Amino acid sequence: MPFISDASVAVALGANRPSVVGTPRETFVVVRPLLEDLLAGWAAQALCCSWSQLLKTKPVGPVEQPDYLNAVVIVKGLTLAPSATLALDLLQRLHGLERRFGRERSLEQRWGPRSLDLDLLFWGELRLEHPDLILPHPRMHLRSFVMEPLLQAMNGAAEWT
Ligand code: PH2
Ligand code: MG
Ligand code: MG
Repeated sequence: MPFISDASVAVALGANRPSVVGTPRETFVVVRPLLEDLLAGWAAQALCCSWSQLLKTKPVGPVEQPDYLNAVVIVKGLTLAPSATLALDLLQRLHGLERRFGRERSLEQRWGPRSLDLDLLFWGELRLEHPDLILPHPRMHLRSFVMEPLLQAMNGAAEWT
């Protein structure tokens, strides 16, 4: 039997402008299986993913912008032990998926509108303070658009029909 860690990974999704495939809702529906494949490729194993519902949320931040669509996925059953190197590798892969949907970090404002945002929230109890990544996410407890879908994903899996 392989070692199964009880450290789950959580990723938050956000979008409030169209991507290359359409509206935020259309984007999320296309991204969901791609993100599951990305996570399985990163972990080099089959995974169990628990998704929240899609939540429409009011924008938080200094700039006026459209409402967001938010969701969270929790990945369980990982055989990998949490590490900084693997977390940074996952971050790079998440950024790669954002770019495939038209995200251009260099052109956007902090907390401004975006076509796809994929934020790593935590990986078990791993603590990381890297210029590119802080874990656990330092502001997640302040944001209902993260906490609400996070609780949903923790409490059961949702389909998006
Ligand atoms: N993301 C932001 C800024 N503000 N507001 C909501 N409601 N949802 C988000 O995902 C969000 C935001 C920048 O990442
Ligand atoms: Mg982000
Ligand atoms: Mg974000």
